[in-house]
Amino acid sequence: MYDKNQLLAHINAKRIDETVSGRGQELMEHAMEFGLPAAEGIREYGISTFARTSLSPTFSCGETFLRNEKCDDARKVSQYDVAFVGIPYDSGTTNRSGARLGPQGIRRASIQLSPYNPDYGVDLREHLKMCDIGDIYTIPANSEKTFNQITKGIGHIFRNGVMPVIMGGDHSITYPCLRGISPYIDGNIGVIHIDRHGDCQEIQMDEKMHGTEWFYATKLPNISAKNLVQIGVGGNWVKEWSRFSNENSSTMISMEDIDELGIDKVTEIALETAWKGCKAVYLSLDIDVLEAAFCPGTGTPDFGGMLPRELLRLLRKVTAPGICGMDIVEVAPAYDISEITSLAASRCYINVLSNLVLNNTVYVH
Ligand SMILES: [Mn+2]
Repeated sequence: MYDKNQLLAHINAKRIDETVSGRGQELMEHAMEFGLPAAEGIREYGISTFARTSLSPTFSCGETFLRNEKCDDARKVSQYDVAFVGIPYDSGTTNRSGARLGPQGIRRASIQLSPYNPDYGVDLREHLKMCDIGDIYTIPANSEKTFNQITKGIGHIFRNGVMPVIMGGDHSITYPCLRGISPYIDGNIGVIHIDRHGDCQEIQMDEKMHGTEWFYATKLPNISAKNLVQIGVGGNWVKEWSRFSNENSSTMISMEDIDELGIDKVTEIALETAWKGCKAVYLSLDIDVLEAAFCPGTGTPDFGGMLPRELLRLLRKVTAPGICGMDIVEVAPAYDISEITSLAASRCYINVLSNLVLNNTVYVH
């Protein structure tokens, strides 16, 4: 007879009962006070007259990720562990645009999910002080001004000791995000980049676009291409991306490699490469790494990408030692069907954060 107490589902179910911070109760009391007690005849405690963020039904109150607290006063961000931040910019797209609506699509889809994650035995609300600081004010007609805004905003979050959890936007935003973080890490930063595309040419359509971010990010003083590992690449390809890798010694792991080696071996290679001589590792996930059937809502979908459970296993493995920040980019809700793509992104955020909590590797500096 198999002992069901060895199943992760049961182990996690037990763990969750052992860790209650009282945060859930606090939020309930806040909702009852600010939203007014419910009408007569309604018996369940926690239902208020006016729906209040984080306890309202999933079809209500979608203005923040996972209905987290809104950090309206950006000067006070340091009181949180983690800040979700949107970057609604897609003027870097060279194919179908629409990722400027990514942050609002992801926020809307995220409210269908729960901060309690049974796959990790973690309730994010109990373990992490999370906020949504809103969006960076982008300048759609000017990438350099937008990049400066992003660098300042992400730098502000990071400098205050808070891990930025970034919702793109197209992939060009990753370079200014790293430019914001890199001055505040006293050592090298490795990068785990999960994507169908290499995105490392110097110039695209005469500008810094969403196929160029790694060229520039790896020119930052403490980020080397030697610590850049690109997982899931292949398909719709630009020759310059291969040349960059040959000349700068970055590491590419294709879908074919994943088929041959499996996720666990790939993880070993990725962690060894990204962490070598580094103090911290950044995670950048382009949602288009998923097989097109699982992510219609993106600008450059491709056939033959990762399956959802492959991606979730990869994330679980590569983020266990910790990350200093993360982004998920290229969610374009206008092409989405039933919010599949926004839901995928939301699930990835929740699982990565749960994994950091589980492994006690939430970034502190
Ligand atoms: Mn990309």
